Amino acid sequence: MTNEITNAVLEGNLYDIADIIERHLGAGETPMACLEAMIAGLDETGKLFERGDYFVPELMIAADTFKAGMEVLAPRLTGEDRKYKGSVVLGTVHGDVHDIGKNLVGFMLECNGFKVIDLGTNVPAARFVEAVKTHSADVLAMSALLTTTMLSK
Ligand code: B12
Repeated sequence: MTNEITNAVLEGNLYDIADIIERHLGAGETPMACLEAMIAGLDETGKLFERGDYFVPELMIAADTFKAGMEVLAPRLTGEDRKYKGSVVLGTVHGDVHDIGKNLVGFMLECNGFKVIDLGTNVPAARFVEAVKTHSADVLAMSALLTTTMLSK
């Protein structure tokens, strides 16, 4: 039954994923089973990408679908259910708005069991520092695509 959730991620069914998950939860499936079904969809998406059958847009829409599903699931997953390998503060540095690569990195980390705190784009150094302290992050991951922002402060 959870195949429907796996397929929704695989097909990038961004607008229906929340309803699909709500329906499965209503039918008695656990939040963890729904999450595992979403992860299976991401795994398959990754394999299709590696084989050259999927391209960056498909990867991005699958990641967005996963995120939309997580908005429904996250409040229902207890701390015990979710065992992260570590936490990562992620963002694109000040002066830079490129976020496609950053989002892909975040997506890969999430798929592989890391908690990702994504600060978005154009993030000043002070906000990175604050977020690392607030979330006691294990890793700080910064994206910079411009020569001029590589030394951004
Ligand atoms: C799309 C794009 C844009 C879009 C961005 C949209 C968005 N939402 O991201 C728009 C149109 C807004 C844009 C604007 C600009 N861009 Co632009 N852009 C690109 C382009 C074509 C693709 C970048 C991309 O998304 N690639 C696809 C992703 C998947 O790859 P990626 O970003 O490299 O990410 C991978 C790795 O780098 C790595 N990675 C990335 N981040 C991180 C972080 C961590 C922690 C880790 C571990 C790994 C990692 O993992 C990712 C997955 O493999 C590149 C050229 C190119 N072919 O790369 C130019 C490019 C980056 N842009 C460039 C420039 C100059 C600009 C502008 C200044 C143009 C202008 N004159 O206005 C503005 C700057 C705006 C700003 N202040 O940021 C230059 C930079 C040159 C330089 N040396 O500085 C490039 C290289 C184009 C060029 N050849 O001139 N751009």
